[in-house]
Amino acid sequence: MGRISQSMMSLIEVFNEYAKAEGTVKTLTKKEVKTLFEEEIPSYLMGGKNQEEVDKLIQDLDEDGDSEVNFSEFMILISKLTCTFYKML
Ligand SMILES: [Ca+2]
Repeated sequence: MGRISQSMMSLIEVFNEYAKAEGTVKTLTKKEVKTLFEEEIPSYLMGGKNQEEVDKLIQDLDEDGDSEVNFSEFMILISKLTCTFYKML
């Protein structure tokens, strides 16, 4: 498998793994997003991001207004974060 295909599969796996922790398995609650951030992108939280900022981020991401993050919204977040990381290199 190509590296990008592997990365895509990996993102899907991570999303599914955390999304099934509570509530519906198709979306991430705020708590699930926080756990995912803490475990999978700790450098993001180390930059001084607290729960309030995570809440704000989810609110901004939540295009359909259901207070949870679906896969499309999650991918927008990952895309933005990846661009941020790229600029930091
Ligand atoms: Ca969930």
